[in-house]
Amino acid sequence: MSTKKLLLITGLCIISFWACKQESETTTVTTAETEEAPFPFKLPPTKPNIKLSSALERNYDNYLGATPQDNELYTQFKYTELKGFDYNNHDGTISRRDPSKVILHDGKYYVWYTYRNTATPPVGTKNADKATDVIPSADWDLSEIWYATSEDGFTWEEQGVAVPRPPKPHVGWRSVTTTDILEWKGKWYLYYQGFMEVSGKRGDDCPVAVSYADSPNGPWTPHNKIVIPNGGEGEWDQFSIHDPYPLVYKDKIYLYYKSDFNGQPNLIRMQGLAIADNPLGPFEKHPLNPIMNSGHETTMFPFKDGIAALVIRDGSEHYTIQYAEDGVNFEIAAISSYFPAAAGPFIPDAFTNTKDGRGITWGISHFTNVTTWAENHAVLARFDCDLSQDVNDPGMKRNHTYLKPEFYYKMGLNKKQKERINAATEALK
Ligand code: AAL
Repeated sequence: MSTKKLLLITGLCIISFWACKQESETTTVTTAETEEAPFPFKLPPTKPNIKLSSALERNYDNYLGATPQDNELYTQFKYTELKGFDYNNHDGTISRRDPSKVILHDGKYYVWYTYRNTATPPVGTKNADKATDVIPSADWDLSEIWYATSEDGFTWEEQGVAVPRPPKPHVGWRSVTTTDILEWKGKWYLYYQGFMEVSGKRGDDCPVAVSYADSPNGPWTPHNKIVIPNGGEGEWDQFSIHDPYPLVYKDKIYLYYKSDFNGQPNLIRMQGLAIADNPLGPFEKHPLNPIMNSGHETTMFPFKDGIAALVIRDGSEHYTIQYAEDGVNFEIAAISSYFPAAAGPFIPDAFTNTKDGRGITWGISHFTNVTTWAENHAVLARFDCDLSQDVNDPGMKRNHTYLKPEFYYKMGLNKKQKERINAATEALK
C-alpha cells in the first residue's frame, strides 16, 4: 500500500471514530436533558420518557388510564331504592340480603337472595346462646333462598322460595344463605352457604352447597352434598367458605369465595378460588389461595381477557377495583369510594366463556343495619356504575361526592374515645 493510501485510510478512520463519539455524546446529552425535563403542563396520556417519581411511575403502570376519567375500571356508584319488596315496617322480622348476580332470561331479570322471615329480629351473634329453632342469631340465620323478577331492574316482583332449608341432617338445615347463580350447559346452579349450626356459636362457620334446575324458575333439586368443603385443620379456610361466586372462564367454572380466618378478635377476610369442570364438583382449590388479600362479599366479572373485582370493606386494599389478567393474580386497577356491599351485578357475559369481557353497569347490592341493631335487618338496593367498555358516562367518573356534615357527624367519637381524648387534654395542662 502506498503511503498516500495509508494516510487516507488512517484519516478516514479518525474522522469516523470522531463522528461516532460525537453522536454518542449527543445522544447522552439529549437523554440526560430529557430525563431532567420538567413535567409538562398537559398530562401526557402515556408514560413520558423522563425521570418520574415512583408515584408517577405507578400512575402510568398500574392503572388502565392516566386519570380516573380515562380508566375503564374506575367508577363512582349511584344507588336507587327498589320497588316491590315489603319489610314489615322495618321491624326487623323480614330481611333480604346478599343478592346473587342478576341474570336476564326470557326478557326478565332474575335475582336470588337470602330471605329471613322470623317472629323476632335476630338476637345477634354475640347472643347466639339465646337463639332457638325459631329465634335467629345473625341476620342470615334461619333463612331461605328466595328470588324475584323484574322488567326494568327497578321494580321487582317477589316469586317466593327457590331453595328452602332441607331437613336435618342435610347441609344447610339450620340456614341456607348468600347464594349465587351459574348457567352451565343449559342448566342453572345455585351455590349457597349451608349452615349446620347457629351462626355465632363458634364463628360464622359453614361450607358451600348447591341446588340445580332446568330453568331459573325452578324447581330446584338439592344436591344434598357439600360442594366446596372447608379446608383441612390449620388451613386458612378451615371454618368458613362464604360468598360463593361462580363465573365461566378459560372453559372452566371459576368459583371465587371468601373465608373468615385468623380467629377472633382479629378476624381476617380474604378471597379464594376453586376451579371445576363440572358444576357439582370436584372443585379444586387454587394452590395460591388466598388469591386476594382483601375484600368481603365477593364480586367479580370478566373484563377484557381477565377478571375484575370490587374489593370492599376488609383488608389492606379495601375499596379498590382490581384486575387479574389470568383470573388469579390481582393488582389494584382503581381506587374509589362508597362501594356497593355484597354486589350482584348484571353480567351479560358471566357464563359465555368470553375472552373480551365487556364489564358491568348495574346490579343489586344490600344495606345492612337499616334501622337499629335491635331491629336488625337488611334491604336490597340497586347500584349503577360505569365499569363497562361499552359505556362512557362522565357523570359516573367524577372524583368528588358532596355529602352533608350530618353524614360525617354520624361517624362520631364513642364514649371511650371521648374519655381518652379528655384525659390526654387534661394531662397536658
Ligand atoms: C355476609 C357474607 C356471608 C356471611 C354473612 C352472610 O357479609 O360474607 O353471608 O356469612 O355476612
